[in-house]
Amino acid sequence: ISRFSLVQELRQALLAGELTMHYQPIVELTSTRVVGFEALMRWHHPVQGWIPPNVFIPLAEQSELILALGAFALPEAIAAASAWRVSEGSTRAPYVTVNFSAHQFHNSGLIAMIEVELLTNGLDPERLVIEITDSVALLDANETMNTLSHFRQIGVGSALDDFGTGFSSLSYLALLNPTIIKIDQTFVSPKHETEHNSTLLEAIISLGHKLNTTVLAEGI
Ligand code: G
Ligand code: MN
Repeated sequence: ISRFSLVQELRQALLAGELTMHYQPIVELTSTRVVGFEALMRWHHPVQGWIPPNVFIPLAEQSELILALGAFALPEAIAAASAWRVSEGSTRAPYVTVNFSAHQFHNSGLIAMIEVELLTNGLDPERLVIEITDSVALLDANETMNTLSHFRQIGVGSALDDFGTGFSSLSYLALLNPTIIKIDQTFVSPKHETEHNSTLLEAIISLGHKLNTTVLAEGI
C-alpha cells in the first residue's frame, strides 16, 4: 500500500471510527501503584489490521492531518481520565499523559483548547500531562518555555518524552522544568549493558531529582 493512499485512508479512518485511544499504565516503583496512564493512539485498519503509530503518526505529521488526530486524541483522553476514580490505598485518581507533535504544540489556540476540554469534562488540570519530545521542545526553545509555563499556570503538567535520544541539552532541561522526564527505552534496556550506560542513567536520575522532576523509565 502506497504512502499516499495510506494518508487518504487515515483521513477516512478518523471519520469511520477506526482510530481509538489505548491507555498504558504508569507505575510508581516505590509503591507499585498505577499513578497514571499514557494515552496512545491505535489504528485498526479493516484489511491490514493494526497499523503501529510509528507508521501512521509520521505520515499524519506531514500534513494538517496531525491536527485532526490531535483534536481527536486530547478530548478522548480527557474524557477517559475524568471517569477514572481513586483506587483503594491511593490518595488521588490517576493522571493521563497525551502525546503532542510539533505542529500541534506550536498552535496558538493550544492553551484555550486544553482549558475548554478540561472544563467540559470536569477534569482537574493536575490530572493532565502533555508529552513532547525534546526535538519538539527545541524547535523553538523560547516558545516552548512560554507554553510550559502557561501549562504550569493553569495546573497542567508536562513531560519530556524519549529523553536522552535527541539533543537533551541539560541547561535547557533546567529551564523547561518539566513535571516528568521520560528516559528513553534505549537507555533503560540497552542492547548491550555497559558501565557507561548505568553512569548515564544515574546522572539523568540524579539531575531529575535535583530539578524536582519525576523520572520515568519507558517500557519496563
Ligand atoms: O504505543 P507506542 O509506544 O508504539 O507509540 C509510539 C509513539 O507514537 C509514541 O511515543 C508517540 O510518540 C506516538 N503517538 C502515539 N499516540 C499518539 C498520539 O495520540 N499523538 C501523537 N502526536 N503521537 C502519538
Ligand atoms: Mn510518549
